[in-house]
Amino acid sequence: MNMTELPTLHERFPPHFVWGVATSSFQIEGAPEQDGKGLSIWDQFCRVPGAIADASNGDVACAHYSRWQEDLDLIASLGVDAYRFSIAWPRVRPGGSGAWNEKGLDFYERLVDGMLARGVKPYVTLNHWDLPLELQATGGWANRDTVPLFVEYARKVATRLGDRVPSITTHNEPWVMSVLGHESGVFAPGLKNRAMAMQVAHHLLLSHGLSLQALRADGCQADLGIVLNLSPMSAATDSAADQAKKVLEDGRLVRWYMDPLFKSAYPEDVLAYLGQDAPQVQAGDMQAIATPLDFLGINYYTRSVVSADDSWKSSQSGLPLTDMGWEIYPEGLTELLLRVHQDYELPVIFVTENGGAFPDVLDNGQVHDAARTEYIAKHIEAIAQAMDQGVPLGGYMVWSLLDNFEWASGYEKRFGIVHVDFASQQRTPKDSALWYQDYLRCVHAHRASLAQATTGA
Ligand code: GCO
Repeated sequence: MNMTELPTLHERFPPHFVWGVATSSFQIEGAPEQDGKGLSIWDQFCRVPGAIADASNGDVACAHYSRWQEDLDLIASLGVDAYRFSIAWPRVRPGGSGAWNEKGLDFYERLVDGMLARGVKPYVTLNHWDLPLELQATGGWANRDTVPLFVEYARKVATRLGDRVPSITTHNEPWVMSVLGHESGVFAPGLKNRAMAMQVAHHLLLSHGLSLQALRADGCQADLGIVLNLSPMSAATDSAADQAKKVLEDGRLVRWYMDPLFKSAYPEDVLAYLGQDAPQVQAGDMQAIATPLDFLGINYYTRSVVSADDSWKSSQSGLPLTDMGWEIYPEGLTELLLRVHQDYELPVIFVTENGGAFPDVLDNGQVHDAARTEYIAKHIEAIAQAMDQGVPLGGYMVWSLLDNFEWASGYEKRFGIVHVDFASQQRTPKDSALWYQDYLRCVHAHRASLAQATTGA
């Protein structure tokens, strides 16, 4: 696809709309013990036999810890406004409590200053899943004592960076850390205990709300928010059982997070379903969780289809699938945005992740990933449609800048718009990166012409 197929797409967005790319610390940095860094629960999980599809780990990943300047040059060359990255908590405080690691803090300070020097806005995420391993020994996110430690960490980072970054996200995808980490156990820390999973979700939300309060009390000027992975939910059939499952799963994925954040209460139907497994909530928790947000981040990849007997397979839908086996369904993003806008009183929304894994082939210094380009362009169009219908949207970030460590899939699934040869660490922009660069050139030209029109020059 080239821009001539969607020639006016960029004109549907206001000039202040933020365009970006995203990564996360564990997936790209490597250097798990360099310069005083502590290990995270993902370092440990990677050592569990069978946990990672290709038996790999994050020891090297994209070697971003040493190649960060080259990576920032690459980011700047795309023409993006913003780079969404995460800070590794165990890099700045190796044990999660106790001493701070100045070298770790310095690294992120250099990274942020490097972005600013290149005209790229730093969008910081504090927790993209790499909890300090030492904290897991005392229960990790299942232990309420982790909550004030996260708040201390948030305050420390904000003290160092808060004057220079426009945006701070507390947590990325609490559902993943809770359910995949503690209920199905397919992600770190690999536990299988539903009651614990729900307690983890509660502690994540609580630490989010308390961090917002603390950062604001400290005078932090950055916009503060949280990032959720949301999908529209549909039932495989019209049967009463499938329809009931759809309501429950929507409750567990969407309402379990949106209701406390925006209505200060957990959904009654999910609480009833959980019974004994419902989390322990103390007086004042729900008010803290509902601390007003400056923005809501939504990560969208695909829709969810459920059936009561869990027999439904995405290959049945007839929709094209990504290399993850996820349906390509851009309409779902419009549907989702309209739905949350209707059901909740929301601040500005950022689509903080969207992209696809495809079986790329590096051929003579090029990767012809037309399917990824089409995926991205169609989802940008889906956002424009939601905006046309009144949803307040502030930005869009492609997942991901680089091919990287795709969690339990290891390095087998490539999400980057830039190809990484993991043996040589060579970066090669794929056709999708070149398309995005071209698209962003149009964005900048359009902004310039609007600015000229208003100044009458
Ligand atoms: C996510 C994660 C990313 C994944 C991506 C693709 O937020 O789920 O942020 O780390 O790599 O979603 O699965």
